[in-house]
Amino acid sequence: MSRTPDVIDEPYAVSDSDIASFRDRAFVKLKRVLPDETLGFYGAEISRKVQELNTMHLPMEERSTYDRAFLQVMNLWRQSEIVKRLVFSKRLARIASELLGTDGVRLYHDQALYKEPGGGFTPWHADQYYWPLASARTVTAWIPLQETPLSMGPLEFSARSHTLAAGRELKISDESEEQIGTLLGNNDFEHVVQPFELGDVSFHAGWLFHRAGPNTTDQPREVMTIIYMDADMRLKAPENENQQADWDAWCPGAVVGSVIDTPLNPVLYHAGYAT
Ligand SMILES: O=C(O)CCC(=O)C(=O)O
Repeated sequence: MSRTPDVIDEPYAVSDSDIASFRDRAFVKLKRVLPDETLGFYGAEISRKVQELNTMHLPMEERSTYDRAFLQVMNLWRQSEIVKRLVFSKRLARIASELLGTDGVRLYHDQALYKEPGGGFTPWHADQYYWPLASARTVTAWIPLQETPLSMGPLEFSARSHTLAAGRELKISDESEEQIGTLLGNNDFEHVVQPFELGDVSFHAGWLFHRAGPNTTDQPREVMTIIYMDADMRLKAPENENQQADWDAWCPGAVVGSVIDTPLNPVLYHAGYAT
């Protein structure tokens, strides 16, 4: 097997101002986190696995708003030793831990999100609606595998909207797009919409409201995401059926009130064990 130079385990210097920005706005976009050849190498394998494992074959016009937004393939690290190396990247996990201010982070799960040519928008939502996790110390790394201009539907953020409790009960849907969009407008949160250069990686907190526009190009918008949680994260009793489904899928065997220490949730970085 060919090996790419593995910068993915080397530290990346997160500046104090990036950390301060994340803690204030609940997201940050970092530059040159991964080199082009690394993205090319892992991206080719991720795309191969998405093709192989995708189960959505309906034409766009027959799909729900959710299913038009992207092809979604989860926990690819369990399907490919190559993808596992990226998902277990110490560089990315350490950034996540430093942004959260935790001693370490565990994996919640990964997912590839491929917005097809002509794919629809991703409605406003907060991820943590779906998660049976007891604290807000969660963050998703959103890793585009190509340059992502506005026409491809890069991730958009509503800065500081993690402070808003209203709208958190809404799953991804036309209703969430409309109702959360109205709430955010009424509360004057800054709507941040920017293209991503190759190598840019954004990190957003679990309660931050975010969305993405449609992909109006003839190329797929290929993105890998890794969801991290505090290494000491505890399971909470599910508050909706999606949280129950997430417990069953992403941390089976975890116990309500206890640290989520299952084989599917390894510690990916811990300051105490860092080399
Ligand atoms: O990639 C997208 O369109 C949405 C991604 C998203 O919502 C997430 O990673 O939390």
